[in-house]
Amino acid sequence: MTPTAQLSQAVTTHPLDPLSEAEVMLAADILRAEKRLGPDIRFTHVQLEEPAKQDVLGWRPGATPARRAAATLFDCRTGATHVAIVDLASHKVVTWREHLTKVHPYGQPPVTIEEVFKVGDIVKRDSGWRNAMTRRGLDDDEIELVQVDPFSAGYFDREVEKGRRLVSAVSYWRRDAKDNGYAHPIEGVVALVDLIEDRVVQLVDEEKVVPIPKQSRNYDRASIRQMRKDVKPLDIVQKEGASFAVDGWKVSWQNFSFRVGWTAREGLVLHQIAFRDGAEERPIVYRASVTDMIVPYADPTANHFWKSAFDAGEYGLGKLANALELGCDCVGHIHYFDVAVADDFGKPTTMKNAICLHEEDFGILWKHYEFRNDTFEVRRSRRLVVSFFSTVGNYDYGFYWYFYQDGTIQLEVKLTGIIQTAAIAPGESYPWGGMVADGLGGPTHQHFFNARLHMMVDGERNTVTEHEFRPRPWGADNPYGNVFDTTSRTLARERDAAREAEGRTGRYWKVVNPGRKNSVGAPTGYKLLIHAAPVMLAQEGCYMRSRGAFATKHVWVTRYAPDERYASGEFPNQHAGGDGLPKYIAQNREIENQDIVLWHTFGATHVCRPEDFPVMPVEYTGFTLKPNGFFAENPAMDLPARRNDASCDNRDGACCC
Ligand SMILES: [Cu+2]
Repeated sequence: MTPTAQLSQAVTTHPLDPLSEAEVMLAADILRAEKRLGPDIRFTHVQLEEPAKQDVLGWRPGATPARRAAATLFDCRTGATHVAIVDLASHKVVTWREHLTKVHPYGQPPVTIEEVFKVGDIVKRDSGWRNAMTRRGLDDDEIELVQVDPFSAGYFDREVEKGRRLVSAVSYWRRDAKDNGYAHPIEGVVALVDLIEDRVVQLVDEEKVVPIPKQSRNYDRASIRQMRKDVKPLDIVQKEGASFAVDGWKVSWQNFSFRVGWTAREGLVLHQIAFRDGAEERPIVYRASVTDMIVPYADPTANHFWKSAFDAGEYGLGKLANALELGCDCVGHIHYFDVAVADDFGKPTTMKNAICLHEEDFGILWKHYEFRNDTFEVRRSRRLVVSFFSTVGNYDYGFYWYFYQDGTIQLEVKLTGIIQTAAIAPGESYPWGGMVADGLGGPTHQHFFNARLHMMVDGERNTVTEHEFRPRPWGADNPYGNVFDTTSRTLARERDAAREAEGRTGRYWKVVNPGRKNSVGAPTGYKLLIHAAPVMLAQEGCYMRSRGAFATKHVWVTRYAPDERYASGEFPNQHAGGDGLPKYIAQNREIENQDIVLWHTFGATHVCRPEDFPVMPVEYTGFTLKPNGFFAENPAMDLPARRNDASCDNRDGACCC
């Protein structure tokens, strides 16, 4: 066997450009040929193996970049798993590492799409599960219609888990194939499915039968009986087009520039975020992405206590991204990026319109009316939005990176979709969450996201400082009692830099470059603005806490190491815990004036309400990076005022429209 695909010469121009379809195919072909892979091999991803940072920084336009592909693959009949790196120029597999999925602390590759689809058939073949359905009053036709949801199984140190590739399956009654199953959870039945043996290896079928809530709660447009009639069109028109420029995978807009990237696990990745300040291109972030999530549930009953999905590491935010050609919530002048990916079999395919790029009006950026001399100046703000949406089972998550004209960078995550549900017996209360409808509860849970920000503020050596507001005691230096101080301390080592927010003292962090002074003599920097929301509330010793330890602190800082890429470690699926950030910071490396990575955990604690059903209105969470002594003045003073037009009835020379 020889590799069949050839590289197209066309488009690759930069070392960080995602793989093309031809490159995905070539990488899979080289692997199949050199490793004699058979038809049982499944790929969880084939994507760009990013070159070493120094090679990227040293690369100059015109030079041929090294192109390598990274792949994780497993044998779906034996479970044997390998991590591979393929050199596309020499057609060689340069790394072939076996990952031991059967040895503690375990850790499986993510669940594949093929597996998601086969679980229903496996469960429906199981006589124990069919019995459980019959006991709950379902006939054969109804059993056929049952929706079986595979859910990552987690880790609970049970004998049945050891060495197995597993998912847990929960079931939902449906009136017909279009019915919203989440309105009809079947309580007290959980099937643990071995994905290699294709069978149920453990079934929970609780003695107590909770009646299935049967009221339909559908959200498709045909099911909404009356639509409101007072919504007039709101059209966004950009007659002269957008103000951004796209060159391959590079985006430029309003002095900002960055490169767009993509991985199966993280989805959208932003590389080399920089700001052109006068003639100087000033770097801010080398690489930014969300490397994992965890959604731990707080209900101790059979259907729920084990739910703690790592949506990135156990499934893949990129793998499950929406093709926005189906529809996109962005309006205005839009540029879409298509992304070449591998399917479960290593076959290349293109995710059409996976990433959306557009501009949005954002109200007032700055304004002043000087009444003494009638000087009136106002500038509207706009932001550049680069985003994607991922649907992981019942939930839908939108990841929106915003760039503002004053140098601010923001990540907003939009949480929507359908909540997990629980059936509640008539007359009983639901102590583990909120009731959302008659007989239907929503278990309380938390959503955590971890953003990995490889910082590069004005260069490769940065320091993170922590600040708090402290009232100053009365005294000679505070004779009127009005003084308060802003404390400042440097996070010098990794173990000292795992930090929690503190709303009462307004604790915040800055990433500064001690080697570069700003216009007032201080180090240039960016401030991390976060919400003082709860960290993970599960108990110490609880497996979801040790597996998702990145969610026990808001802020972590590590010394950059190329192989420390994920907040939860490389293989969080069924991992026993302890990987990722706790492991990285155990080295306690020096982080002052070093090449550092800032990791930020943020999220929402969700007590379900009736308004969250049948589809939850968007809940927002995220963080902001704001220039703080990075610029010598407001960097948006040079924005032109909006053009006056006939519809603007305002004082001369200024316009408020
Ligand atoms: Cu939620």
